[in-house]
Amino acid sequence: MKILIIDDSKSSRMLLENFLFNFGYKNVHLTSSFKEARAFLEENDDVDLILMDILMPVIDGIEATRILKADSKFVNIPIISVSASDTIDSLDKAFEAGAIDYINKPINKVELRARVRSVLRLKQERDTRIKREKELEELTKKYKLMSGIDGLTGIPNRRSFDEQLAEEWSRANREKWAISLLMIDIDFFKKYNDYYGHVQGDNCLKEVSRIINTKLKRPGDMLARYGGEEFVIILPNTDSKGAALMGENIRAAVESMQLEHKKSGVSDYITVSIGAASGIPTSNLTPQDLIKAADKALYCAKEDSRNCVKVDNTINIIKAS
Ligand code: GH3
Ligand code: MG
Ligand code: MG
Repeated sequence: MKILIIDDSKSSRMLLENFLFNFGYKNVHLTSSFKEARAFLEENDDVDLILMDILMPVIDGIEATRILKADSKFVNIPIISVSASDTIDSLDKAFEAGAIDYINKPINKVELRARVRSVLRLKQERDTRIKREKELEELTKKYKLMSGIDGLTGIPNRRSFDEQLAEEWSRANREKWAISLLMIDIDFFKKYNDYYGHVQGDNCLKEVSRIINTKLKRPGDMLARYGGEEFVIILPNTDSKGAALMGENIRAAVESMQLEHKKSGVSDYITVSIGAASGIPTSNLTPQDLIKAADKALYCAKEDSRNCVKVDNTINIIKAS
């Protein structure tokens, strides 16, 4: 347990240190002003308790407490105020500034021990709790990543998508049927975030993914979050006609949710642009070619008018030539 004493009187500092040493606290550091203490705190991020004299020249203990409590780096270090004046007024001020406890000079040994002990116990419990919460958060994140689920929307993430596409691609190759991909990108989403804020932006992403999911009817169809505001759909055994139809269904469904978007350049509501690509796998093609083609189609949709669907069914032709 690391304890920092801030007191301009040398005899007071020594006395406190001596008491603390006798209680078993060996890691005690002495400073004579707030300036000195602050420099120490900047260097030591593991201080567990501060004993702060109230009456000090230049910056007194009340002011010093206030400054530390306003700083996120130091806000969690408990401060016990130490003062010669036991007026209600200074006690009030110390608590108001953020001190957790208060002790009077001349120091009563028993009182000091009891207060230091209880404050340190509180600090320790708090630290343990925070550590556990952090561990749990990390675990949850790891679990979600491992399970292939996107944390925000609850739909499969990019990794799941890559795996599923590889699988569906081989199946399509075996069965000699067409496979389609839809790339979906929200229109003017940066402006949406800038205007409505990130929290609402996140909610919007959830809503959009939810509505898209309701449009997928076949068990093999898969919606995933491809990146920030981009979604992707795998449609096995579906040709370009079917992909165009699905794309239009989804585009219309998003638009008819009527999620207000005042800063959109194409509508009063949230809309999406969709690029579709279809093809029958051949030995000289990879899933990457399908992704590229869908991306190209999406680019065309953005270039054209946005809030529309473009289809690219050229992947077999390009590679054949
Ligand atoms: P365009 O119509 O051309 O697609 O314009 P855009 O603004 O949608 O496209 P751009 O790619 O320039 O911006 C994407 C923005 O999406 C950037 C960022 O503000 C937002 N975004 C990306 N990921 C997230 C996310 O996870 N949460 C939120 N709230 N916003 C995100
Ligand atoms: Mg966008
Ligand atoms: Mg984008």
